[in-house]
Amino acid sequence: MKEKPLYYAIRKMNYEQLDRFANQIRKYIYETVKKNTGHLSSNLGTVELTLALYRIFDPEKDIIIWDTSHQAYIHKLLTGRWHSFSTLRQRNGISGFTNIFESKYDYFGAGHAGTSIAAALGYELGYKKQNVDKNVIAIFGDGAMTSGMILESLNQLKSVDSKIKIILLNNEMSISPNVGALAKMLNKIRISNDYFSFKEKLKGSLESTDVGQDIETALKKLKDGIKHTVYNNTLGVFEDMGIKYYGPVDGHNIKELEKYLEFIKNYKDGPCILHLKTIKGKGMEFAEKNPTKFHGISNKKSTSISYSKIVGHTLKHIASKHNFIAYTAAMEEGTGLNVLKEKYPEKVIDLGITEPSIVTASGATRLSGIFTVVDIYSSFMQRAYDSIIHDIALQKIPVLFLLDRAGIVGEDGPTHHGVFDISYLRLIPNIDILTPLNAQDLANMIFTSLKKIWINQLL
Ligand SMILES: Cc1ncc(C[n+]2csc(CCOP(=O)(O)OP(=O)(O)O)c2C)c(N)n1
Repeated sequence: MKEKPLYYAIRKMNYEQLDRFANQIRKYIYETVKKNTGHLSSNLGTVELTLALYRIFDPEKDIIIWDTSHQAYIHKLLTGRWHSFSTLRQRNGISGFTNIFESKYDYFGAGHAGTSIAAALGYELGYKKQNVDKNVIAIFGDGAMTSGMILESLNQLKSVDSKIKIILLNNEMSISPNVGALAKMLNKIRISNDYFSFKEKLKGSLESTDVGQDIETALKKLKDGIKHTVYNNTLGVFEDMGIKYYGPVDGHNIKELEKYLEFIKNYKDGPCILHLKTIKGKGMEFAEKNPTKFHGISNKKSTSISYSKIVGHTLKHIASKHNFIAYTAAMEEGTGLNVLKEKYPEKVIDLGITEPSIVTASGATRLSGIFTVVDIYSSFMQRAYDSIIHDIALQKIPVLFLLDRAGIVGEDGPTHHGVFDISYLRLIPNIDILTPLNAQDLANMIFTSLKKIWINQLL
């Protein structure tokens, strides 16, 4: 039976009712995820944004694209899937990601990070050719922003006269704390903004005294200094690319969000970006305190150790005697490399969601003379196909790739199944493919592969 979308109803609510509804949504998501597994902290962080978004924009007409889309549960709840949400991530149930076969409101399917701007741009260019004027909105997190696809697409917006609207969810986290220069810069804006609000509050209480006025002058100088360094460096990146910048805005204040969403709705001169400060896990203390642990909830009560943990422990064991680097693409926890990192932090390098770059870098690292391991989920490694062929196999560079989550992954569904790796790797010359039968086999294979690589002389 078709459900009526709820986004009409939220337009009639006052702010008190919206707050209550936001709480109800948080509880519903938590209860469902606890039962069915799924992404918790990322969704708790997008409740207010999604409510404000669907009061200002119209999911019926406006093209709204969620990056990765692990944070789109509220979007689903508001667009005709409130009741069916109880089947989240179950067989024949609601997908944990946007899915064009599931709903007309899911304008683009996702699961892998970084596709939102390219998809938004494609919609816009297509509609433009047909003389159709539409709002096209891409929403992505600061973690997704580390990916090549986002950066490639941002770079093209102005040159194709794009007018897409971007919403950046900045919670300082990927699954683990986010990495890279852009993440640092965005966080600087967050801090400067907190400073400005503090300063405004302080100003009121100081103005009445002479000493207060001296302090105020000093604060003004400090403020100008911060403004110069922070804003010149940060707004500059977007504005120099021709993207109008708004923010940073509290991503949990619906009234404030609506005001800024109106701004970007009415901005027609080119592409624009609204920068939101959000809190991963917002509204549930345990998740706010430990957003990485509650990024995804899995209810598998397995008594056996996971293959990922075996990888972590095996590499930790080898690390006591040998020097190597293990690369991860923002998946330290998922791949078990956190086990290695706890004891040997210098051996694990997280380069963000940059699978193709990591594979290329690993080849060069090996050429520099140090042994190299690359641990990436099988399905995300698809991104790096050309790098494997061009930068590793053709150049016969001995690198150990560990493809986590090979095979059927269960609840995450088709975007995450690691079912193509054997076929796509068998086409490439100079690669040995090993598939362990059990945990002992896996540990032996890692050890043997590294031994082979150690013995192997580079050409
Ligand atoms: C290509 C690719 N690599 C890795 C992942 C695994 N992954 C899923 S969500 C996520 C973190 C994304 O961070 P962000 O976009 O900031 O969203 P948040 O969860 O912090 O709200 C990662 C690394 C993925 N989905 N796709």
